[in-house]
Amino acid sequence: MSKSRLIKLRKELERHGHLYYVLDQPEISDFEYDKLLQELIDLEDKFPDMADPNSPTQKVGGIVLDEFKRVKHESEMYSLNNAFSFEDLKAFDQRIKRSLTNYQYEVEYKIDGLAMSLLYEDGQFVQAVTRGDGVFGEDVSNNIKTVKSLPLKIDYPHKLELRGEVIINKDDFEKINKLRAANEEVLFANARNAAAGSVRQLDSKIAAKRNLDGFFYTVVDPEIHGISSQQEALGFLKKLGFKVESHGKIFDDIEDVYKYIEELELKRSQLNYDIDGVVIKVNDLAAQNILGFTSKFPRWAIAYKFAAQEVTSVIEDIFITVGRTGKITPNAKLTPVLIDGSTVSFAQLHNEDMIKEKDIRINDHVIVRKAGDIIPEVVKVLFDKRDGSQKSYVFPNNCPVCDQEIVRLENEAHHFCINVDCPARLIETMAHFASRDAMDIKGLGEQTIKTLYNENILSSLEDIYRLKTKEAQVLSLQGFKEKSFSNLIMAIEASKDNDLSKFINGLGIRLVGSRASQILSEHYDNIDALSFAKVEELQLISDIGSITAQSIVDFFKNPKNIEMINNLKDLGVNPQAVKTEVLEEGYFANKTVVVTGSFENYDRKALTSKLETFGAKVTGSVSGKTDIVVYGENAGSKYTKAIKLNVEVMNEEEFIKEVENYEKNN
Ligand code: 1X8
Repeated sequence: MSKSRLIKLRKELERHGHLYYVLDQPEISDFEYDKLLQELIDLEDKFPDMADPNSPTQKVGGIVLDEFKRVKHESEMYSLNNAFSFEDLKAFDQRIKRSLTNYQYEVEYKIDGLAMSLLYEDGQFVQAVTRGDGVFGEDVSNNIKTVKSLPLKIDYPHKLELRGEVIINKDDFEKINKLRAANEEVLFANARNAAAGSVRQLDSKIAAKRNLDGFFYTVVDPEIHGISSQQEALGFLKKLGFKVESHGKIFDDIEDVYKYIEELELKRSQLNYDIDGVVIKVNDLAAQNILGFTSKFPRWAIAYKFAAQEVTSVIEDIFITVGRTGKITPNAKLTPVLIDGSTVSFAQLHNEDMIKEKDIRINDHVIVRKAGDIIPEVVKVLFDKRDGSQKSYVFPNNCPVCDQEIVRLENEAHHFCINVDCPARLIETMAHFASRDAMDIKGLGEQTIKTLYNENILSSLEDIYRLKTKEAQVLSLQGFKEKSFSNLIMAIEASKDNDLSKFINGLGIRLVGSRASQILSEHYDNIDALSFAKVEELQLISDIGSITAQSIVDFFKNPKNIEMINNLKDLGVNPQAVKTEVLEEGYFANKTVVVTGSFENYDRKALTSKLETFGAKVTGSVSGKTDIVVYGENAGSKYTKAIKLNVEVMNEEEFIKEVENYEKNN
């Protein structure tokens, strides 16, 4: 009896949750809802065998983790190319016209939150993974389960992966910051940061209190679900109970798209959530498939970013900072001002020429602009506000940190501190090495590194792995406790077995960031193999250009770097490339394959012979016997026929992935 009441209560609460949090049309009061929820909590206590990880009672959180699990996305989470003007949009439209004659655009708000991928199986929520670097993300399921508007059960008994944006609404954000102010805690700069901080809470009870919300807009592998356009994808998600932003609209041409964007920009301030622009997508999925992806972006979508808000402030001071490469950057200390809901206190001044060109002086009134995540910049000086108190800035001749002379090479806009032992450079090098996208050593942030550097405890990357022998010294410093020290040492030890890609990124090779590091780690098994690579060989890797290739070779030519890497190895740092599962036989073995369209990285003949070396039989026409159609740009009737016959289709990028898989495993 009570058990059937429990099941009924769950259904009731799911329905009322959806009415309240998604549709904004509650049928019962908060009081009644809470009463039902309490009844369910009591019943679940009474019948532990009825536990359900996706019960409405799970929305309050409770699980505390030590760390988040790293998860590889089954299909990469791409970012979008940006447009900043109507010109940019027209150019985007022109590029599409080269491949398509007949198409429509679907236009939606671009939500300024945290991109997230969700997985459901058999109608049950299974997992939520952050975007991360697009290839790997973090499993934040316990926190995402607390999103009240998110259905944990859906009426769809198949595997479903969907994507969207997790946010905190503006009104909730204000409440959170008011509470933090009352408790004398540091305020969040904006709602996005608050959402990011909440999603990364190890204690899901804290996340639950932040009232996370979310909008969803992407169905992964939509064809599997019988979806044939973006518009249909949104309808599909909405019907399953997901919250879908309501401004999506279809247009036939780019002029009308632009008119709608102007309309959406005006409505921006009335929304209860932050948006940072508009996303324009080719609506039809078959058309999207023809356009495909570049290495970074889909060719069928673009983000139109709203113009940055500009405000006035005063330059209180100018100071310079020294980066990891020794690059000297002048910065302005500003009288704090609010831009797009976040407080701005500093602006980047780029280099000496910029200060001279704009004639920026200390005490000047200036116009400051901030676009997205970019560090604010000074647009111009308000010269008529000058009152004689302004002082020109004299660019220093010496590094503010190590006091050695700084140099500006010919044709270079920047000054550099060329002292390789400059503390600023060492500290930045170590901070980069320990940062999240590199070796991800939690507890070893820039401030800690500075402190340990100043105490002569850390002065090289190798010293990080010697830190465990200096416990007494560290514990004698203010602010270090036994627990935090042992956590730090554990994080350092754990980093020894990191993926090769994280280690490569950590080395800070010029032009090699996390994406290039990922690519390199797919081609080399370990750091020695990479250190022997020749320029010609590196250049052959798609996405590694000749300048990057040269920079990699230069890095390993430097005996100091080789010595450092050998020392790290002696200390137990042993990064290996993560191998994907070994295929029994090649993916293409004994398959009948048709090739159609033109390709960026292969001519048709080379592609065919590659397939044949993998054991495929390559034929000319698509039939019921065809196993796979590999298609490129301007694929025509063969592609359409494959879709009709339900034959597996594979674009160039997917093909390259399979090839790489194959080559890695053989
Ligand atoms: C990112 C976003 C997309 C949408 C909204 N907000 C975003 N932040 C949308 O499609 N409506 S699509 C997207 C992406 O593909 N990276």
